[in-house]
Amino acid sequence: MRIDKGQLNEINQKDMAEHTARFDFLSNGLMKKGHGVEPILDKLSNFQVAIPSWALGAGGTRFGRFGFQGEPSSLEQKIDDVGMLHALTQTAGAISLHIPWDVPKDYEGIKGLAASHNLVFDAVNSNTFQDQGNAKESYRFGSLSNMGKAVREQAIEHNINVIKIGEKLGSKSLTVWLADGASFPGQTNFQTALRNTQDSLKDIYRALPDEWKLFIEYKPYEPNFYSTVIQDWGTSLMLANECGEKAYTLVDLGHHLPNTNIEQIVSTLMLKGKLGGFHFNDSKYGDDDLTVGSVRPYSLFLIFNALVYGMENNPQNPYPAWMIDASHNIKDPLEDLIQSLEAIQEAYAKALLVDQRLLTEAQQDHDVAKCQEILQDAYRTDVRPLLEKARLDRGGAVDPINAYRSLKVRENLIRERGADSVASGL
Ligand code: LRH
Ligand code: MN
Repeated sequence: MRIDKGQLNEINQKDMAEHTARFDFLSNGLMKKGHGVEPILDKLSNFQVAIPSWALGAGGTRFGRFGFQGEPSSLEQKIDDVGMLHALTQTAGAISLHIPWDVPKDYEGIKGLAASHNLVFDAVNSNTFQDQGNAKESYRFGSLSNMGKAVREQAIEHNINVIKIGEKLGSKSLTVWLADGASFPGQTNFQTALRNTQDSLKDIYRALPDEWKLFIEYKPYEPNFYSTVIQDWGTSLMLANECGEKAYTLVDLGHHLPNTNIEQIVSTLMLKGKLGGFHFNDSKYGDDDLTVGSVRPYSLFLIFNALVYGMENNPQNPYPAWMIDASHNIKDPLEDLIQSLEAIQEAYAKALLVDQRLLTEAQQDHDVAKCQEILQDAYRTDVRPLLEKARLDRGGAVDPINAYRSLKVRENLIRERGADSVASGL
């Protein structure tokens, strides 16, 4: 389904007067505080988040999956859905594919379809955590870390194949996440597993095209429940440093043990010039893959405060890759993704309102209470009129969820695809 610009404009007209009043009130207030609104609108407009091709249908857990009608059952339909999200939000300008869940059959066709939706291909993701029907070796006991050379070679070959697929689509980065680890003490030798992983990553790194990046994603547990080879940011950073300057750490917000200070990890990685990108989501307990900002919006704000500081003070760190990595069990996947995009933009806009110069002064004066006042003044600012303006300026919706429902997108998808179409992925 493609969003009809005329219909969207009609829907926006209903919200325009109220939006304009709130926008004028906010921008006047910000101007008084010395904040230019235009630079913030520019940054918001240029902030494009990649949508995961594996999160456009219902996910599910080991306890069950509740399907959504009208799910995309082909890569073409997935690109159409991301195109629809981008038309409404103007901040979902990329799609991140997972291989082999989304292997293109017609590369030129797929590239043309993506371009028709103003979409580009962000990082491609390899998959050595599931056995493929025709595979010779099994990843039951790991892939790049496996004690078996043949298994490691099969996994390395797969990653090199994923790079080739990405090259044909214009992608410029490979994300490697390994489920490798152990579920019982004594099951593996930690040093052998880490050495094998390092050597295997170096083989993959050697196959990386010049302008490409390698993102090494860490995770403390699941599906292994005693140890994971790439368990934390330090291990990922070590492996990236050993590989070389094109290798970086990828931070998935759900991949931290409870109460981990993620904004401090982000600051450290940016100082070291090794923060490659993000998988945005939210969680209460484990890798819950919930809607971004739905559980801990203040933590997300603090992470963006660290990001904004890093983007202003760490030229050694490249512009990070922004991606969502979520799974939808009870919400309409497309509404869930719209809410995640909104929460990401909101946290970024609030962080852009932090007066970093004033904060640094207060930190130097050890005026702890003032430091908090400066942070929370920004956090307590309702920035939604800025997000609406940034969307409107690019032809998007004032209120994307309202537009999605008013345009009966889900109903249209069910009519087009039938009630039983199922999306590949998580
Ligand atoms: C692992 C992970 C990884 C993806 C997978 C779909 O938990 O976050 O990024 O490969 O989810
Ligand atoms: Mn992830």
